[in-house]
Amino acid sequence: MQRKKFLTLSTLGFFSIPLLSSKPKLKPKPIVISTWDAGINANKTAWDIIKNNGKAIDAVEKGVMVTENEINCCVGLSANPDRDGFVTLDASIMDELGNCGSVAFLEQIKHPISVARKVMENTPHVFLAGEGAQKFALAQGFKLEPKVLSKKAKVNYENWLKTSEYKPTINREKLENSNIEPPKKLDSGEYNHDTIGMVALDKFGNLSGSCTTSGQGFKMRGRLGDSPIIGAGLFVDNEVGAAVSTGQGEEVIRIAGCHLVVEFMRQGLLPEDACKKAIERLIKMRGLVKLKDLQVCFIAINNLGQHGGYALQKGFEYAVCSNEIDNKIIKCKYIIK
Ligand code: SD4
Repeated sequence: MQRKKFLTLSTLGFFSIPLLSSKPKLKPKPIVISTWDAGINANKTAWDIIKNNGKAIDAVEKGVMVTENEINCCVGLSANPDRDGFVTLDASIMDELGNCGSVAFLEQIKHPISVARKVMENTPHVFLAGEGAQKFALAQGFKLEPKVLSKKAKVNYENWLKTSEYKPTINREKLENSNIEPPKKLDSGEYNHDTIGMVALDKFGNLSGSCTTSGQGFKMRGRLGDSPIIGAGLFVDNEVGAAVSTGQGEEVIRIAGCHLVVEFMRQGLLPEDACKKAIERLIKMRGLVKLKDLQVCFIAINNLGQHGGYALQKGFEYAVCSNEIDNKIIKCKYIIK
């Protein structure tokens, strides 16, 4: 081969596979991880599928459907509405072949993650939004749910209307040096997050991911976050790994966060280090002052089943389930001390 052509091909990574395969081979270990403590329940369903030789793509869909179904949860139709009083949902899903589907600004449909999967499987598109997404969902047999707020969301909305002040305090853990302080899990059993993201590796060595959210409570009507955006809120590359994010969507979008995490893993970083590096990239771009009252978090797995997460602020955790780990919460390291 001519030297020039060889150099071009090796720069493009054509020879990375033979080089990597000279390392001792580790056996991929099936795993499912998902964001926050709501991930514990979601993982149970997802892991059951993987344990019984199911596919990662089914695990990540069925897993987060558990959270979408929880009536006291901020994900799904019982979540907080936008500033006009309507719940609008975003979701995305991606499999080991680069197939992906998203919905955004979807109203009155209980399982946006399943609509996203139908977009992936039954249309030539990857993304449907708003009225068109709802029309598609109905055509696929989903039921139109009533346009009413859950009891909890109604109270939250009425309280919010008193000031109508828009403060993106998205994850709502207590942040040190800040007055943002609601509890993480309320006495009512309500989870205090708007999103669940999940990534999984099955016994066949295939990765998939899902993300579903009501976005940000009291957001501007029409606002989208990172969750339905492939590359921002979710990314899967079977050759490398998968990542999903939670937190202030606008910040995640700016750095194409989950794609960045996967690319850092491609460069050889372990999942936790890759997540950390993505957060550091954001800080470099934005500066700590703009980020001081916001939360941004990533979790990731690589194609061996190693896992990790990292956050901008204290308080982020994720749930892990595998043959070795019996569905346990891992508290993530963070940057802002
Ligand atoms: C968004 N990333 O819409 C989502 C919100 C979130 O816990 O993660 N909330 O920006």
